[in-house]
Amino acid sequence: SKTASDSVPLPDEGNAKPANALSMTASFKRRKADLFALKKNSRVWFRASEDSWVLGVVQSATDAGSVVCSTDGQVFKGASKKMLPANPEILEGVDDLIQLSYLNEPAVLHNLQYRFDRDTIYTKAGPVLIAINPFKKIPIYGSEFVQAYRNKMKESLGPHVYMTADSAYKAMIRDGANQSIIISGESGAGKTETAKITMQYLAALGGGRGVENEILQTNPILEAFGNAKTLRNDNSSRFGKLIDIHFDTSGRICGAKIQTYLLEKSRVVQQAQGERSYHVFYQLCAGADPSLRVHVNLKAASQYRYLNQSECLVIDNVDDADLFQSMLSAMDVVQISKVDQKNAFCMLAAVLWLGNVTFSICDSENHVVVDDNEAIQSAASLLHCNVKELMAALCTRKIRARHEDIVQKLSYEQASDSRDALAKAIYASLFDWLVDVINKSLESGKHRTGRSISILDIYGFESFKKNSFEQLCINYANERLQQHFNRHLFKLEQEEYTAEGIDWTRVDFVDNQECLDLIERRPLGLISLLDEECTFPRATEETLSMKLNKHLNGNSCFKLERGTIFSIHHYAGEVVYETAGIMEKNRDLLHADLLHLLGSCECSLVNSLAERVRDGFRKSNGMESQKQSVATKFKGQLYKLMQRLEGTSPHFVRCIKSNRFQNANAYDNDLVLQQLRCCGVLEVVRIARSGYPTRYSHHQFASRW
Ligand code: AD9
Ligand code: MG
Repeated sequence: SKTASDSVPLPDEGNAKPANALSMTASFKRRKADLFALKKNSRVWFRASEDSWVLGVVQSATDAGSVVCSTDGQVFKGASKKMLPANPEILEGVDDLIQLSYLNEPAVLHNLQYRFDRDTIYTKAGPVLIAINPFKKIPIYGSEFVQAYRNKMKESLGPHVYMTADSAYKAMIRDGANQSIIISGESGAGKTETAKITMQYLAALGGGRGVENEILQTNPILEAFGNAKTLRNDNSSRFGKLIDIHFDTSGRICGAKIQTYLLEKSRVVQQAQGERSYHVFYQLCAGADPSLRVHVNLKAASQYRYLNQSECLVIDNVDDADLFQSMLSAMDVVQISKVDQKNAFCMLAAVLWLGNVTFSICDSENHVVVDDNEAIQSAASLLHCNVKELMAALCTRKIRARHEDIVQKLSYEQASDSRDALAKAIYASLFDWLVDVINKSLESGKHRTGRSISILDIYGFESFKKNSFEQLCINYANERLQQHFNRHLFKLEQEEYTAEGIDWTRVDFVDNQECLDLIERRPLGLISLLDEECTFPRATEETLSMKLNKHLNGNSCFKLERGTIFSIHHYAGEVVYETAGIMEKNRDLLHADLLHLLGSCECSLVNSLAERVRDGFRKSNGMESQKQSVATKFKGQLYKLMQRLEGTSPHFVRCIKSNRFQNANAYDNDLVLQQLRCCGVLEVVRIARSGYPTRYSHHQFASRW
């Protein structure tokens, strides 16, 4: 018979305090089944310190305190509130967290680490696939595994992205509905790799027409032009990407369409110490053959200011020359003509040479002229424009006053800015052009009869020592994505239970609406306020900070830290932003003279790039400014993206970073926990465990059986 002294009830959750204050709002109704009687010989997790739990067996349990002996023989004494129930050994390393009897944090962490230690990086969390980045090659991919998952050869096949891709494909065929595979996670967590693995599986499943290989080969091209080494990830995506893979009615891939989102263009002219510009520049410098080198007057990467300023030219274990060759063959596969390829490399070289253009002060008012040297000569010849005109466009500005044009000379700073603006405009429009060329060759045309599977891979949540406009946009995109995740896995799911009249205890989740309001609300949200301030010629970093503080102070996600520094409490943690440079980046000006110059170049690619730039601009007082600010345009794009995703059945993959050092043999439990907490995976499991795994309408049910 039980006595009070050897049986003390324990909650499932304990009172573990999340490090991230946001997650603290997540509180769960304690379920009866989760109550646990602490008694001699029970397996428990003992909290040895703030964030470390030890697995052990209870030696004695009293109200005053209990004694626990850990698996390696250490003895711990403490109050029972320091203990959480551990799962029975038979549940060690289960495939789906749903199967765990106890769903407390140490139990979940233990399960994930147990699997990770055995190179089992995929685990289901109810409807979500968790993928923990191993930072090393694990032999679980390739045709043998594709066949196994495709034919479900073994019942014992564990969770895998292949399985997720397989479910999406089968659901598309079975239900005739478009599907999406939405991959999220912070920077370096493995989204891009996971997206590629997914594409490989779908290509194997729906291949046959040949276009699937073209689709796969878009990856090395877009990675070269849109990825770069950052302090977080050696191959960090600096643009967002949605690829729709189109299938015909027989389930074969017949084409694809790629949509990209806001490329980080500031990287072309400037990078933080230890980071790099876009891979393609280094690849070109390292891998171009002699004739191409002559054609574009190419030097070593170290000779270009745009590449050497951050003191990082190479990446460990990466051979840029090799990658250049792979990219060239990928371009051939994707049917980018040799002429287009060559023209694109001319543009890259032109950007590099522009970076080397220097100015000298020519009068007492600090006005400058362009130094006549190899840099400006090469840039002009690569752009096929007149060198004198290029020089004039870089260091002077025509302004229309009354009825005559006045030529204004520029200061050193203004001229440098206009040079950088030109380089950025050329690169960003080159990127868009490339995506268009790729899309043309992947077009499905008349074959497009069936449905599609879309794969979303955007830049992951980022927080550096210094964060600016780029991080703001990236983190904003991640907030939107998190909301989509919440909506599907918490809101809609629970609403359905309520609507169906099922007895249901609501599971709370961290709603990030407040943070989205902070950024998006009109007229008093961050983007609107920023746009408004951008229209004031006299606005400064200080006036912007004051304005933000005045209007956003009431939002609990916003805090003015000091002076021109503010912070935002994102779902994934707090990020400290600087207002310095934000307005320039949001305005993204290009002077009309430069645009005019590009339009007059004797090169069809340059003209078409100019056309692209012009499309997004409107003219005012000699300056070309974006029709919409960069942030507002991005907001519109994200809105459309979410609408598109709403029209699909989603499959979620959550990538988790195993450590901060991109290291193959390190597993940082705290880091994993922090990521699990902020994305709400534990709550998802809780809902999935209490809910019903499948649901069909009467109609669907009847037609299936
Ligand atoms: V970012 O938001 O674009 O900065 P991602 O895309 O989440 O980021 P990425 O896919 O680039 O991260 O992964 C980072 C690195 O982790 C890769 O370059 C690989 O070296 C490593 N990685 C990721 N996933 C796997 C995997 N399934 N197996 C082996 C992996 N290595
Ligand atoms: Mg990526």
